[in-house]
Amino acid sequence: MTNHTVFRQLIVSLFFVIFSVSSFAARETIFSDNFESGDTTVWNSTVFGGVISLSVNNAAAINGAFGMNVTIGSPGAFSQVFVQSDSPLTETNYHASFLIDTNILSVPNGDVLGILRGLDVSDNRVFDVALTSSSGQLNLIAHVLDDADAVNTTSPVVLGSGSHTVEVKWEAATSDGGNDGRFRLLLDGSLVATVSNLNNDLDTIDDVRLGAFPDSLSSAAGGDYYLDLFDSWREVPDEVIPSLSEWGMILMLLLIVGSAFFTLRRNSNPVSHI
Ligand SMILES: [Ca+2]
Ligand SMILES: [Ca+2]
Ligand SMILES: [Ca+2]
Repeated sequence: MTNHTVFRQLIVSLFFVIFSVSSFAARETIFSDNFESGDTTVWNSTVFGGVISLSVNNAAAINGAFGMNVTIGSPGAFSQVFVQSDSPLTETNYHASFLIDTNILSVPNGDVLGILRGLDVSDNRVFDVALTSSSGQLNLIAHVLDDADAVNTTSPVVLGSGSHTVEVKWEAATSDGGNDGRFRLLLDGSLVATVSNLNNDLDTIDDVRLGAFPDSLSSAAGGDYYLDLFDSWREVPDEVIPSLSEWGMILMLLLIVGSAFFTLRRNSNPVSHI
């Protein structure tokens, strides 16, 4: 191995060591449920509803054997149905993901049907994810509120048939006047909407609800949809103590660096190795 090759190997290894050490970000689970208990008892509260109803059954399973089934019944006085987790604790960054399959859901053009809602300590909406439709296709949108309760609405993105992963990343602004709050919406792992420069330092997430929020739903809506594999977490940056696998990666890279140094030294002093 030439000195040039070894030197290049050394630089690449050092780069990866520095990169891996600097990229630690702990993901702390806040609450998750795959509905495999066959009911909603792990949630803090459930509103099962009437015209719109909520149940946990096998037909609604997207992952595992059970999922949550929301059915929009015959037209009537629509009211919210949801499961609620109180686990978020005045979160300043809140991440949630879930699976959705809209199955045979029909949402008329112009209607809005909320499916996920992040709430503050007073149960006021801070963000939501909702379904709309246009040209016969279901779309995903999100609403994000700021300190003045001004609503930012993201552009509709086509959801498509079958099951999908929806993820939200909500971050409060770091200070009053900082206006650096941010909201991101991901569909099947791809970023589909971002709301930046939010003046939302007064907001935190303290409860989350998953289900149906028929704030603007006409009587022509109907059918059902499935929700499953809910997960939520906070991200804690710059974790001081790396995990076991991260230690393994660091040790491996240090060994590569060490062997490169050894080779460099041997190449520079070949006589002593004859
Ligand atoms: Ca499940
Ligand atoms: Ca709470
Ligand atoms: Ca503010």
